[in-house]
Amino acid sequence: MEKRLARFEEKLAQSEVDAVLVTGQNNIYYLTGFWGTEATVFISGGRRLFLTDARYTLIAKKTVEGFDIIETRSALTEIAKIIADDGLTKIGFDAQVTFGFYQGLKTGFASFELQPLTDFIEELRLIKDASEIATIRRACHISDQAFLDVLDFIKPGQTSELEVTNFLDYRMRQLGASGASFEFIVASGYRSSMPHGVASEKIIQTGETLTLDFGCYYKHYVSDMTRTIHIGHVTDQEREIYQIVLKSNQELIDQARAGVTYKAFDQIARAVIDQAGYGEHFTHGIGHGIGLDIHEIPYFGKSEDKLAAGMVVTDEPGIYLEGKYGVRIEDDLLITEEGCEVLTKAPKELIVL
Ligand SMILES: [Mn+2]
Repeated sequence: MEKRLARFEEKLAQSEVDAVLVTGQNNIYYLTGFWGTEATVFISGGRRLFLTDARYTLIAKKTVEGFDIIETRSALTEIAKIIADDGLTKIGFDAQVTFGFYQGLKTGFASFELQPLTDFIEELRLIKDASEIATIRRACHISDQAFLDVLDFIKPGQTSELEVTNFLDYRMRQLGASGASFEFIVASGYRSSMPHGVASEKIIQTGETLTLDFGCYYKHYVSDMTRTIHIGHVTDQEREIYQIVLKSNQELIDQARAGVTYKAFDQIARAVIDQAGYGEHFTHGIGHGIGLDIHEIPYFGKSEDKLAAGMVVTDEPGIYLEGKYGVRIEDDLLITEEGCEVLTKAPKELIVL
């Protein structure tokens, strides 16, 4: 934690603000190890303040190190009082706050200049340290096992998409997860052609494709993976589409490494689908970062920014034939200097249940 704070303070020293007010739950967890819905962190060159209300004081005193811990129900007023004589002028704050909070901030910090910051702490979170990687690895391992188990649970003609969702959720909790990292996509048959078709009461039938996009929280970090399977039998076209998506996913695994630009990362996978003639049916981005958030930077596309060792990103190409079916395969990759490590290890060969 002290290492993260040192990086934070180094960044603060180089920034245009004198102090940063941190309010996002994940950002506070990242910097302090505290997990709770009510906390405010304030860091300037000379101060580290952690403010929370009476419900959380005890836990904060046990978990938060290197901060002055202050119990209050009006954090902003309290901070303004404490820093009144510090000579600070420009205070940065997380741009992702509610309008109501911002209004309170303007009143409480009336004598300071306020500067919204985008991705200030998220940029520090880009590169995962060893403990974060170990935690994400465990989250992926739980999802891998749940995928193997759900294959036995699905009974064509009987099991609904919703039942599959609930099974995955419960099974991952049994395996140590604290919950679902997002609303799962369980989409069978024609519904699988909707990239984000959340589970419905539809019964999974023989002859359909079934897309499962799911993940869990393990110690606040997420996993995010997708597998597409076939029920009963598979047509030649379904087999062809599956192989193209798999090849795209694998090509990116083969080429991803530190130094590859975000633009190239997207292009490597997209080129495979383009060359096969299905480019217009790959309608979304290739992936995103994961960590404390299910979607976090980096996002890919046109940027010349480069991948770096320690980033954890998804590789999720797909082909969607409207009204018919779709295929998506998604892995979580740990970027290294030499290449990448695939953290999600559930089988990807074509499965016909
Ligand atoms: Mn994803």
